Amino acid sequence: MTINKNELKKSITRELRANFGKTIEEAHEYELYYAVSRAALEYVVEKWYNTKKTYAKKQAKQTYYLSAEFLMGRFMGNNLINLRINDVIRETLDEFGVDINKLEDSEMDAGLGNGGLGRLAACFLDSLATLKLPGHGYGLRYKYGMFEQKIENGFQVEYPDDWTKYGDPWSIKRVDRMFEVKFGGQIEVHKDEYGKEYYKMINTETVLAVPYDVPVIGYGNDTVNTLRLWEARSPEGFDLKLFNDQTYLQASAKAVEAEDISRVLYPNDTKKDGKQLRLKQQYFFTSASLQDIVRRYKSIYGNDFSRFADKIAIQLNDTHPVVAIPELMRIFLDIEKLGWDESWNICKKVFAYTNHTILSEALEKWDIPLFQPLLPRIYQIIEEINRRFITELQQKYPGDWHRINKMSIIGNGQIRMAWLAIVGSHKVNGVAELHTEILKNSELKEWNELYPEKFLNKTNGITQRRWLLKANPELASLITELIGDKWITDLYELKKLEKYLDDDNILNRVSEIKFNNKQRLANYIKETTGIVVDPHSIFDIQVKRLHEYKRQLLNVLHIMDLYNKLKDNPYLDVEPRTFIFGAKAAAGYRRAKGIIKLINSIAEVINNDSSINGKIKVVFLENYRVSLAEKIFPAADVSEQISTASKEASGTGNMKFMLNGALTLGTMDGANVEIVEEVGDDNAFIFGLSAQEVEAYEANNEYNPYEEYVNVEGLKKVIDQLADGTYDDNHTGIFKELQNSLLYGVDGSRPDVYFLLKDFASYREAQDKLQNAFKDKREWTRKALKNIANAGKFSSDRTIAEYAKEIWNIEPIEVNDYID
Ligand code: B1H
Repeated sequence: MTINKNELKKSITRELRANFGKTIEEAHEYELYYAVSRAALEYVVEKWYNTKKTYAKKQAKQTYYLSAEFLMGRFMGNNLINLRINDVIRETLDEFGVDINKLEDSEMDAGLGNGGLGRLAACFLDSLATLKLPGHGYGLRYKYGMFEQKIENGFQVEYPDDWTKYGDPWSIKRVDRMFEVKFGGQIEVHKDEYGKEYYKMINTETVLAVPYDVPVIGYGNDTVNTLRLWEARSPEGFDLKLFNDQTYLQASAKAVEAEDISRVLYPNDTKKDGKQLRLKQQYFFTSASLQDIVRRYKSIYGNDFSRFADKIAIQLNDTHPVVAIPELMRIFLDIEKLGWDESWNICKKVFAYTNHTILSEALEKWDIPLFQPLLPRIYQIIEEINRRFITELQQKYPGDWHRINKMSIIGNGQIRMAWLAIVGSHKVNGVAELHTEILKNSELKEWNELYPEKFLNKTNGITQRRWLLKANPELASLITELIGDKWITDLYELKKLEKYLDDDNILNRVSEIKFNNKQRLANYIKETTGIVVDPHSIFDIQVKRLHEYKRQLLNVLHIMDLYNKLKDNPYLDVEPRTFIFGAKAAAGYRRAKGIIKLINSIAEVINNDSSINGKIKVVFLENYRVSLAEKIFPAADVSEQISTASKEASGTGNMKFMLNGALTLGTMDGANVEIVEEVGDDNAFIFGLSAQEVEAYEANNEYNPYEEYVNVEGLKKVIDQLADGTYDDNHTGIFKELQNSLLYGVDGSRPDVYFLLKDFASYREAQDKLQNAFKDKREWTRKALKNIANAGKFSSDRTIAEYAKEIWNIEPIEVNDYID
């Protein structure tokens, strides 16, 4: 794009004056960030308009990705890169004497998601636009996103994340596209002029859904898709009568209640929360999105719904938006007055469902007494879907009541959202090969037998635009220097780097770039924690949500053991290591919070023990989030992916590490399996039980951690140290509880549910092999480059191309100019 610097300067100056009444010299950094963003938006709006027009004029089939979470992170830097105007903006700001990096750092993350599932949705949007595919996101515009984490006395404390407090220059409020969403009330049966029955809701409570549109900009093309996020607003606003009666608080109470719906993101990664407000959130954004989709369809195709499934595909990101299935039925039946069979056939063709976990605590089931009064008509439709489905099952499996009960959408007083999703969709996918196999062969076995044609795998991916081009500019420009820039939109191009595997000059440069990134992270660590770490040491990093199945505690047990060994022998021949953690725990997850405290307590002891000659350091980085992740991945030597095999559906952090040249230390779980397949097992460090072994132990109930505790050298000592005062838990007793959970089980659960003790010895062995390998710098860097060169498969461009072809049946569309 050709940009006139003078125009740009004028427009930045104008935005500053209009929004803040200031000049460049007077403005705060975040005000400048706002002004630059708004100025850049001017280069987007034309393409955005043209994209919408083109899709409508060409009658392109469009995909809608419905997700309760979009973990977008910062917009400005990424948008400038995708528009390919970052250089000219940087130069322009330079001329103003302004450092663009500082502006970028003043932008708050749009943290509208928990972890992998939400970030996947964000990467998918980037790939859709870059592949010129007509695909858009629909979600919730939470006022408060993922909480801000602070560490106080070693404990996690949560603070509200007011992410729009400095304004939100990248979204456009669209009051012309509002919808009403209705809750509660009663169902009335009416008859039309031909005597046909139809249903009408009365006495409902209405909430307004106000859309905010965020442009999703394709890299280096003319496509700008839309992420539409709904905000809840009361239709009444403010009751003037109550106000005049001087009951001020009551006057706004109703508005507050309605607006609660989009107030805050539930911070429970992979754990369902059966709260009514959560169900309200799900129905709210889903209903608004479907009304919008139907409105748009009708504006192009009129009232003939026979083409609906040829023109629209809807992807359900986990079960969170699955209430969309009966909601679309309701719109067809009650509003558009279609018949049941016609409506149901369309639904099944339109919807597809992605499963992201097999953890039983994550499977969404709604209690009927909670669901039915809130959504009476939707409940009635689900009952009818289930009635017809059970009839089918009875024909197929006569007398097999066990199977039929198990597969019933309604059972045990609950609605099983995953079952509803499978019945109402034409495709169901897992997110990595291993995960999909587990779904087909155990978790969803009966479903795969009933609908074998529905099941398929779509291994997750990440966008290289954010996770390499933006996050690691030095490495990105070396790669471009060596193989050209095609990798930016075709990551398989990286394979060409293999010809440099034995080129000492290139290996040196790769290693130098890694060192520089480690130096920058070391500076950040010093600034934020005061801890001094040596960039020559191994940067061994585990960043992800804190969950027992991800086994941060296994990492900690190993560090404790290593520390014990160094105490015994300060001259032990081991490579200096820096263990870095970043993780948020769900606010109500006691044991996860205990593990955060434990990390900070061992850090306190180890980092201040001069007797070990600084051989190990432990760092907990607070408030792990997308923008911090962008600083961390480029600086990693070792990627900790140590979940209990079979528990991590895919993982995507593993891919970000690989792409930035870190070596995987991991179990054969999730997408790790495919990473090893791509890179070769001599370029990763693999340990631990296999998924099959884990499943066998679980089935036979024959695992006894006590045997490991007494037999594995050094293990008894570290487990004992959890509760003997070596590390301080401020008298909360939480470390004792962690110990109990490993040795005896807590509250009736099995001891060591996630097999930490079982995998300890083999993890330690892998750690030892790894630190030895690091001694040969050249060989290590060679392995790092081998990882980078083989990361091609893990681009979300590959993932999205597969969804487009095998699930959505959509094609790239060239955007035309429309000058209206
Ligand atoms: C994943 C979730 C999740 N799986 C419930 N399930 C949530 C479930 O707020 N909730 O109720 C939030 C999130 N998230 C993750 O999805 C998997 O654990 C990862 O392995 C996977 O890589 C990621 C993307 O597929």
